[in-house]
Amino acid sequence: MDALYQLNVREDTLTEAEKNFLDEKGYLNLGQLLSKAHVEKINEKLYWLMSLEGDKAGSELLDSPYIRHPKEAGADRLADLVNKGEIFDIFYTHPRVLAGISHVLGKSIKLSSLNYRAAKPGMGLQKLHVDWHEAVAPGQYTVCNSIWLLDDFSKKNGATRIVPGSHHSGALPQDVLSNPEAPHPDEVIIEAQAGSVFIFNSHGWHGGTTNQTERSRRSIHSYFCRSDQPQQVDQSRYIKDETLQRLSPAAVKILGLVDKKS
Ligand SMILES: O=C(O)CCC(=O)C(=O)O
Repeated sequence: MDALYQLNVREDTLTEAEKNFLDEKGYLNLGQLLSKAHVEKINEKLYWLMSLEGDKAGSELLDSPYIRHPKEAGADRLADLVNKGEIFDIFYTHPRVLAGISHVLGKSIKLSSLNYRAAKPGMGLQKLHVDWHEAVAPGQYTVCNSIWLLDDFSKKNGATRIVPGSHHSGALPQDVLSNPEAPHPDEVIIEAQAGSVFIFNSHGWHGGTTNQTERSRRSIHSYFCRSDQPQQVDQSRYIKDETLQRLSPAAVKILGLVDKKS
């Protein structure tokens, strides 16, 4: 039995309408997968981790040759949340997330990284970008992201923008746009309540916008790649015994650690 099946992913975990929307637009709102109380607990844990790690927060990303934005002045980051508490297990084992990711990438997938990103007040604007080093032909996708909203996202507070259908373009925004930082006429801004989760095809053009409020705009990115690709955060290097002990064999496989637990 494969890991996805063991983690309750079925053909009908996403509706046909949801799959078609994801194929056509390159993103999908999976709905509110976390309750308000759950979001609050996660935010408390993240606050604690930020205080604990201080200047070192997000440093695992600096080691990685495969990360697009290792450090950003405009955003707080934490990395390798896999090994920072059971509370983060849901981010890479939720059947609806895995169904969305595997719809884009196929059944052979693994987690690439599990990171926190909070756009700071007055900051957070990113150029439209893709999360891959080169353009790919439509359908030849290697990476796919899910963004978990830990605050309500609005046009004001630095919500993510996505250009629908751009994953079909076979082009990188920096090659075809005169100013990838500028608003794009076709972009949509993800507006939804805290606890909602969006899948987006990472070959589609996307980016953070400016947070024009006085509070950080918090999110977790649970980012996946095809199994034949390197992880942004190499779990064979970072995995802790306590993580392996609590996870099911199927979850361990999603971390790309095929022989660690059976
Ligand atoms: O957090 C966001 O709104 C998007 C972040 C993003 O696209 C990135 O960091 O590559």
